[in-house]
Amino acid sequence: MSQNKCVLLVVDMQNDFISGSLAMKDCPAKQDGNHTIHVVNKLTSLPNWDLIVYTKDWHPADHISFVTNAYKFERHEESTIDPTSAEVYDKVVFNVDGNQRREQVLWPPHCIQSSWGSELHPDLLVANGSHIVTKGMDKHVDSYSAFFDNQHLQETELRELLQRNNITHVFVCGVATDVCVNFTVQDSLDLGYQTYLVEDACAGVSWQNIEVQVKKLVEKKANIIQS
Ligand code: VGL
Ligand code: ZN
Repeated sequence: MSQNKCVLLVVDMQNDFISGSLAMKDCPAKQDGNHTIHVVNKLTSLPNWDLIVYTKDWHPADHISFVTNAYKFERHEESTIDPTSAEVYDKVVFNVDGNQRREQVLWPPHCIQSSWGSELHPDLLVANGSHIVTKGMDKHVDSYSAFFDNQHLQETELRELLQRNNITHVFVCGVATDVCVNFTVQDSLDLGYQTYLVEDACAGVSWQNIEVQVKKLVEKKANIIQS
């Protein structure tokens, strides 16, 4: 008989998403990572995990996703938005590395490697024996999922880590529900894992988009559970 083995993925519980440049201040709990910290701590304290992994968005200062860098990259002819006047949340199309098309949503600068904003929130408990997986290091491509970059050009060490630990069930919590948590859950499903979104242990950017994305995850057979 095969044995169930469970990993808890704690996605991007970093200062910038909770109290820094991408914090959703004065928003309902669904959008405010401050409400999420103690729920995640309660989860990581449970005895049922075979593995706990914390992910970190880990960008170089010249990363393509920063609105402040948009003017430095070449505009693709299909882009309806001019990168030199682009604003936060705009979706631009860049032409990078010769002739590669990159759709990119622009964000405020965040999670710059080794900065305060990139540190895990100080109130977050970091479980003994847990692992940290970083993503988003290539300046030319964003990486929302903890498994693959947005172009599926490269993968992190996460899948290998899960394989090495014979993981069968993946539980995901953290931020942002509608961005990095969402992409991570999708890739986990595509890789064939039984996948659970711990909804009350997540916070997202836009409550409308959270609803849309969670519905899509349900259609893809993700299990939506509460802590
Ligand atoms: C994220 C926007 C940009 C996330 C990362 O962690 O959800 N969102 N980079
Ligand atoms: Zn990012």
